[in-house]
Amino acid sequence: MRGLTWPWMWLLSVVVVAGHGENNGQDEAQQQPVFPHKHLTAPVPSTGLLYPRESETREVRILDGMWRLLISQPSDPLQGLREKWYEESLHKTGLEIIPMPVPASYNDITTDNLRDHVGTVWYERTFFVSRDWEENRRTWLRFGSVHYEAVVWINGQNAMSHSIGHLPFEADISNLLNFGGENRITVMCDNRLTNHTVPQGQVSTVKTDSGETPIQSYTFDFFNYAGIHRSVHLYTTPLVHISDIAISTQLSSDQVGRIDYRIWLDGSTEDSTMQPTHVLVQLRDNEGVVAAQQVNRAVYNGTLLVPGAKPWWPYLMHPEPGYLYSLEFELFVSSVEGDDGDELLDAYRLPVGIRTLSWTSTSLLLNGKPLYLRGFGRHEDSDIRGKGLDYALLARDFNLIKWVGANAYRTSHYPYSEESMQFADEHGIMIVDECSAVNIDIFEPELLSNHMSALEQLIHRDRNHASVIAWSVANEPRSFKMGALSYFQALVNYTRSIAQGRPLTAAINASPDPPKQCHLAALLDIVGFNRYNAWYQNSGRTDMIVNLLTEEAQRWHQNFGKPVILFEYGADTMEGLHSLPVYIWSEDYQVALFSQHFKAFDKLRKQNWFIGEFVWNFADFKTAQTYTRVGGNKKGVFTRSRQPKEVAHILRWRYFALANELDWVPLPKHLSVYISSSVNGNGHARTEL
Ligand code: GCB
Repeated sequence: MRGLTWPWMWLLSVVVVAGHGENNGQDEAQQQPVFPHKHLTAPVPSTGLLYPRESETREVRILDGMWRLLISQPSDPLQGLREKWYEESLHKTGLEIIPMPVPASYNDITTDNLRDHVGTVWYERTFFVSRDWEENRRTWLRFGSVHYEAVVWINGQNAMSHSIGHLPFEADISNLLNFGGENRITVMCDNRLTNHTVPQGQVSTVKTDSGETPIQSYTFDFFNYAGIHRSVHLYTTPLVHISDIAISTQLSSDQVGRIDYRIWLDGSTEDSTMQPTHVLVQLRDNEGVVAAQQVNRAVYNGTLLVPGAKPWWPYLMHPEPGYLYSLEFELFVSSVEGDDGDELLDAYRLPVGIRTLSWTSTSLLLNGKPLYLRGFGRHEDSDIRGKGLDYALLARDFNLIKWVGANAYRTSHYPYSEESMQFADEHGIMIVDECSAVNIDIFEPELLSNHMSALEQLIHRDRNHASVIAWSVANEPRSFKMGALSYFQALVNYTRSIAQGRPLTAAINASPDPPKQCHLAALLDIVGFNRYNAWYQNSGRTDMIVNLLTEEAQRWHQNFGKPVILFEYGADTMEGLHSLPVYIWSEDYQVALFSQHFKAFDKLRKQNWFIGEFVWNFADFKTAQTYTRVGGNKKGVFTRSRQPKEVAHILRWRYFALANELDWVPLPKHLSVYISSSVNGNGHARTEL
């Protein structure tokens, strides 16, 4: 469709232009069968994933706050659908309604066993929409994430549905609203995981002392929190508006930035006198000064060149990390009859960091510089609110990440909030962006189809973030199994076709060697593995880490010829528990185990294909109840309330020492406390090696 003229485009109610920039490959991928089962094709590309932002042409309201919740009988999760609870206010059911905050997981809010509820719950709230919103605009309702499956009604009419948690979805609800009056949103949320959901789980029935009840089981190691986890936005757009944007950036060695952009328009108007004339594309630096601009009259894609561009650099790799420009798109129309000049129809501003990302068989490079990633696997998890978005927690976590000197994390094991991705851009924290396929085991076409969709939605949502440096297609799949080979060939083929200039990786726990060799590693660009030496293997033996780890990393590289990263290592640690000699679960043991890993990493770093070390985990987090977990997984460097364990100080020392060695970052003043002049001053302290 390249080169179409405006009037032509105007005839289309949804306009998609394939540009000359990066090809996201979706068109091709859709035509190819991607699995031996012929009927299986790539997912239909998702829509509506542009984050709602205010502008002179758009209004945004957030519908967070106290909603009402009705809990369905676990034995009859579809009762509400049969009885059409959405047709009227939930209190008409005569069933108990309780207050429920949004955003939050519902599990830990009450004092009864809502925590372990299996099946559906119903949310509801009312809101007013002013009469002004009726004219010449569209009103959208957007959910940042409802886990796992959601059906939404407005004033009793079905508005949208979505499955796969941790991802946004939206619908134009203009035709369902009472403008100038009260409106009701009803949401049915279902938390059940099956063999076809991403991630997988099983629901079975058990006999309790008071009768039969369904229970949910899963093999992954974090609690299956559910509910409306992220903000609910109500926002307006003009009738015809910018519905999507894709950018890719590059930086040349002489500091010329290049931004290839593409925009999509959506909508139509009955007013045939309105004609779009042009899109004004302006790049503003962080002081508002225009650094590049283009008036685009005929096509919806183009390239901006930015001489003397300020690059996006990660934290501690540059004095001004996380530099962002604002890329403004302004869509103008003119009246055919009038000669009042062009009129602004829609405006959208996208924060953009300019950087080049590339990789080889030994390294991952940003702006031409090889990266050494030092960071964490994390969870979106905290006391009471579970997986609910919490700005206080977000800010605290980033303060801790920076305090400890990390430069990266993996969004283990699902997409994190859009707000956290924006924060990562701003702070220069690099993200390995993982989809929600954790511990997948039964490699069937229906799962593959949902898994591809999970990746499509994740990549679509996050493709414009400078912070995203890789896509992780799965965590610890049973990738040594027979069915895994054709499954991952199809999945990786598809994902590569939409990868938007990022390498593909995964967190693997299968073996680099036969007989249980991983079928996925050979397909990836970066091999990531998880290994718990001296914890799950050889518990208590901190003298069995260095050789085992270095030899295994070596085999991953030798066998697959890719850069290698350790995505998980660690030890459960009870805060306050101490033991000399060191003993597992004590803070001292965690320190000893980390220290031996550091030795292994330093050996590996000498071989230039080892590109990073990620601790498991940033903070303690909740899991399902088992006898191996005391209140949850305790492998955090920080407690669940985000206070440092002893190891945090040691890790901080290491991460800053790496920053100092690799990027000449001065060590923070108070990295270590004063001991004596011979240790801290110019004395001649003798050290053991
Ligand atoms: C893993 C998993 C992670 C677990 C961790 C553990 O390999 O990827 O989800 O929490 O081990 O602590 O067992």
